[in-house]
Amino acid sequence: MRSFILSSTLTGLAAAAAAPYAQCGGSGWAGETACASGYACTVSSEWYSQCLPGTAASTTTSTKTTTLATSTTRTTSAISTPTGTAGKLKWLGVNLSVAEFGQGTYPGVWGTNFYFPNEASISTLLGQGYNVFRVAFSMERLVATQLTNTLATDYLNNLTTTVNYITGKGAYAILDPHNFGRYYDKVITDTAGFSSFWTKVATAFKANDKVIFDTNNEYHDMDQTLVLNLNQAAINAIRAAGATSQYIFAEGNSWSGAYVWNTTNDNLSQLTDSANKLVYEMHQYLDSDNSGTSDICVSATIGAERVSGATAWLRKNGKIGILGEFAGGANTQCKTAVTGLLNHLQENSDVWQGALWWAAGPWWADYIYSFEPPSGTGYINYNSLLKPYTP
Ligand SMILES: *[C@@H]1O[C@H](CO)[C@@H](O)[C@H](O)[C@H]1NC(C)=O
Ligand SMILES: *[C@@H]1O[C@H](CO)[C@@H](O)[C@H](O)[C@H]1NC(C)=O
Ligand SMILES: *[C@@H]1O[C@H](CO)[C@@H](O)[C@H](O)[C@H]1NC(C)=O
Ligand SMILES: CC(=O)N[C@H]1CO[C@H](CO)[C@@H](O)[C@@H]1O
Repeated sequence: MRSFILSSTLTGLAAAAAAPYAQCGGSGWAGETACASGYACTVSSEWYSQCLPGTAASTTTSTKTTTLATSTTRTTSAISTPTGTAGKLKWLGVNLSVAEFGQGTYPGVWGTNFYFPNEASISTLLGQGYNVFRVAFSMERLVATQLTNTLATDYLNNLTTTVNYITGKGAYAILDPHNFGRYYDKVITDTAGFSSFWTKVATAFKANDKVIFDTNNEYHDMDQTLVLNLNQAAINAIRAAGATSQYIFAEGNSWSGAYVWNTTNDNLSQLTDSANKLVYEMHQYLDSDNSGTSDICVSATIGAERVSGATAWLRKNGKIGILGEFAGGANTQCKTAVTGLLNHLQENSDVWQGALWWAAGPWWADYIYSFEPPSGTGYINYNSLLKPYTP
């Protein structure tokens, strides 16, 4: 919302310079390198520099302050210190969802039931400043029939191609077995089999320190001690395989919902990691049933409200977290709620490391949250809102 207002306000001023929040530099950039008045060309990575609020042009600052009725002190400080790291997130990114499509059809047919993320789209998103991508895949396609079997070469190769493309550009790739704590639709109770799965996956990726291991997507309706034990088995297997430099993301029961984390997943505070690089991954949508199936957000303040209990839980337990999935509909109320959510995460960046929009992928078509460039509904409506939060 803020960018839309600023852009239209500044259109006349910006004729000979890059617009607010536009790209102004980076590897291979041949376009405009000067920014509109009030904005400074700021390096966010080797491949992307962006016009961020910089020099104190009074018009700009007052426009921003006035229009952002819901803004917080964080926003104000970002105006005066746009390149500072205080209150900055480590990661801001996007879920890439398509290799797990065709759930229930295994192995399924490449190009019909499932596919892999589009490198050109990832490249566009990298260019916008996003530095983490959660790559969903299906356990049944990577290890067929039983968890102790070997990895399926073709699917592994295709997955590795996507992962290497992302990490080769300097971003992080999260390996996300999108399985809900289930294998062939049955709750995984075999912790030894789960260990075996993770030993093989970690062995395949242990040389790549920009890979992040996400133990499983959205455990739900499972015994809580089992969720604890599966997470611990995964962590132990990954470290024992020699993958000691990478982050591990642990998810929880109740679909990893941030709004109930402090009660449902309290015992996950017991998880231990010999490498001390464990991050708690929670998910949060802003619709009435927390499911992310509606484009209506229940209020303009619901974003920060739904994660505040989790923020307190992380701090009380001395843990760090990431919001692995969030989104909002293409409307003003949701945009304000998402802005409030991201401001909350940034203000609490001592415990929150980042956030990932759900979701991009070539097969989302007109899905309400599609972040697939160039025409996904979420991408069109939220890219400029999200960009200022990129690291
Ligand atoms: C892997 O990708 C290739 C195309 O690059 C495709 O022909 C093949 O079917 C895919 N296999 C799997 C298992 O994903
Ligand atoms: C995990 O949490 C559940 C629910 O709070 C509790 O009943 C169970 O005892 C906990 N398990 C362990 C090992 O602490
Ligand atoms: C959990 O967080 C909610 C806010 O989301 C808060 O109202 C509640 O008191 C917290 N419960 C515990 C046990 O900390
Ligand atoms: C909005 C949306 O599609 N959310 C989905 C995110 O992914 C989880 C796991 O696949 C689903 O449960 C949500 O419905």
